Amino acid sequence: MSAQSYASRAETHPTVIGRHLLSIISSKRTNLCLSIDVTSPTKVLDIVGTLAPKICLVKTHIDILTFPPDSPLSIPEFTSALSSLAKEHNFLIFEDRKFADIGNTVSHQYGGGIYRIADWAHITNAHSLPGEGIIQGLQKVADALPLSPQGQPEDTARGLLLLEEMSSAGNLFNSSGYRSSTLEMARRNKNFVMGFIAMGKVGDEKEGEDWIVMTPGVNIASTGDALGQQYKTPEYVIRERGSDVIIVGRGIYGSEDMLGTAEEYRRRGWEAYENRIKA
Ligand code: S5P
Repeated sequence: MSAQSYASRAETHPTVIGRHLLSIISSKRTNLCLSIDVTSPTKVLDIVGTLAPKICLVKTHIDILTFPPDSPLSIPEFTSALSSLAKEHNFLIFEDRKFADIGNTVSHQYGGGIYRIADWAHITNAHSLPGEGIIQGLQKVADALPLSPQGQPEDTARGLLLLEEMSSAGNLFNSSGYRSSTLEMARRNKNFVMGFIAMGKVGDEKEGEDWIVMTPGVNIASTGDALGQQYKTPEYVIRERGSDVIIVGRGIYGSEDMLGTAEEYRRRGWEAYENRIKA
């Protein structure tokens, strides 16, 4: 369990984007990632604009958005508006693409196609199942991003999370061999892999390792859904299991008072962290 503060980790994390995220978490006092799985691009921007002060990160599924021919926004207009909100309100963008193919294919899926994910998403994620080429294929694209002359290094810094576990019922991540091989893969690619999607802390802090762990399946009003999602509380995830970031979707955007509910998740996630580092 990490007793180290976000602020101290913001000085020492091995990736640029990890340091940037940890400094946002620390200065905004929020370890809340909003998972925004609504399908209207304008609604995404409205909700994110409202909740921005409460969050360190927005997690998107760009491929569930609908852009009909009469859409008020094109895909690049949407991603550029989201990027402007991120700059204005100091949060990062995480495209939850869960890449799962050979290096050559994922490099096209990440850098090109209609979404051009690498251009606007600071963070993305991948399954380790296909082997290490998936990391190299993604990193090749991230490393080739042009540095903008006025931009900060963190503007084009990119980071990858590997899926070490999932929240859904009956998932096949229960083999410790799979999980330890995923960790080994991350260890060999420390300058790009910043952490994991997992249910709790990963790695060996005594050996000086620092992985940023983000945990989905967090909800304070429900224990699951009809399609296998399983929910835990912010206290369980952050304090008991040592995760760093809570990922909350329907628990927030499905509530009537989104801003009040986001503040409740922010406060509970933050207090759970404070209690952890005090313990
Ligand atoms: O194991 C996982 C990994 C992810 S990234 N379980 C998940 O639920 N997710 C994602 O987190 C999922 O794709 C969805 O976008 C979000 C959870 O949404 P919620 O509405 O159930 O909070």
